[in-house]
Amino acid sequence: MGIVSPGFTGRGRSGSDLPPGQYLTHEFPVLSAGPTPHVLPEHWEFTVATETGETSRWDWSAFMALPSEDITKDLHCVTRWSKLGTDWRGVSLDTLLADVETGADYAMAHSYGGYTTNLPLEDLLDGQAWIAYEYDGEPLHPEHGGPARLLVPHLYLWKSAKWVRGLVLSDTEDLGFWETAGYHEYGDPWKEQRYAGD
Ligand SMILES: Nc1nc2c(c(=O)[nH]1)N[C@H]1C(S)=C(S)[C@@H](COP(=O)(O)O)O[C@H]1N2
Ligand SMILES: [Mo]
Repeated sequence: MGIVSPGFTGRGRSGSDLPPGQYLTHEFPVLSAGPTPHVLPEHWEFTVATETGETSRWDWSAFMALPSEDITKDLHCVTRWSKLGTDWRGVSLDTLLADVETGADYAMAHSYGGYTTNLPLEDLLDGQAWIAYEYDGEPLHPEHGGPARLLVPHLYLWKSAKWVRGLVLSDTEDLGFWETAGYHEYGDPWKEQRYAGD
């Protein structure tokens, strides 16, 4: 990033990799609303509960046996920092949700420690979201959500729930931790959807 002139790299309407109101950082800031839960992989599990109450469950070894992929994505935090070209490894939500029967439109991500964030289910599909367990070729550090976090890089980073432990699928849209506190229900960085009503 940044070597080629902006007009030739961009996904943004302005031809920039930087959404409006964002600045570039090469740091990887830690933003957590509470203490870091320390979850050992052998105690970690990921569940998906559907609107009819069916639950699918993966323990760490079942999760690690799933096909995984390398992911390089730009991150955009609502506190205005963006970090371009970050490298992750994780399991696509397409893989995890492949055999889950649901007609739900919404998902609530739940984390160890109690954090929640809401997303439309379609934003978790079609190669847009992962459960990531490596960053820069190393096991994901606890401060950044290890052993595993949700990664939904096309939305503001508060949607990428650290220490994720499951999804609850629903026909109705409920609001998560920051969304209840006045942040935007969807959070598209290219539309600057920072706060409710933006
Ligand atoms: N469980 C949990 N996930 C979370 C948060 C949190 O406080 N708890 N903070 C969110 C916010 S506001 C941001 S910007 C990113 C920060 O991720 P980082 O600390 O890896 O940079 O995590 C998101 N996921
Ligand atoms: Mo954030």
